[in-house]
Amino acid sequence: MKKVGLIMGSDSDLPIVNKATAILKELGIPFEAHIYSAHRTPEQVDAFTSSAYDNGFGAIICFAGMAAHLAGAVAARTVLPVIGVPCKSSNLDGLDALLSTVQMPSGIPVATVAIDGGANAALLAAQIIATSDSDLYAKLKAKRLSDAQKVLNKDADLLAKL
Ligand code: RP5
Repeated sequence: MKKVGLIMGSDSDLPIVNKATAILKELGIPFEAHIYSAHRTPEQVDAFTSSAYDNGFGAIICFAGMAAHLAGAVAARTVLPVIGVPCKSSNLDGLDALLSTVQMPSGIPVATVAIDGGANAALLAAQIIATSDSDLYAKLKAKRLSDAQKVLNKDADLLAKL
């Protein structure tokens, strides 16, 4: 199976990255995670990204806050699908990172999820990999059904309580 690459701009992004790794582990998808920053360690971003396709990656998720250029810098160096997760920081509630991640020039797409949306980023990466992996596709369908069932159970509980 293709691997998912996870790149975070700082270890302070780890709580959001952990939301993604939990989903990838649940689905049995291999992944590799790194702390590489577009600003602080651009050479490592370049080396990882330029070789990602040859190294068996099928999608890359980038996590960054503040002036969040990481996803764009990665997307500029590969035609693998790149998913950007804008991470909330103390001053602007993540709006800074959201706009820096989502407002890409045409030609270099980044699929941007919600602020701190680590779980959806992993699910989207899984859906991309599942287009050529029928076992994973079936797992994702089963997860959707079981997640829906949890909501229906809560609805039934609420009905019984009120
Ligand atoms: C970004 O700046 C990182 O992705 C992080 O979200 C933010 C703050 O980084 P630290 O100062 O906590 O290392 O590059």
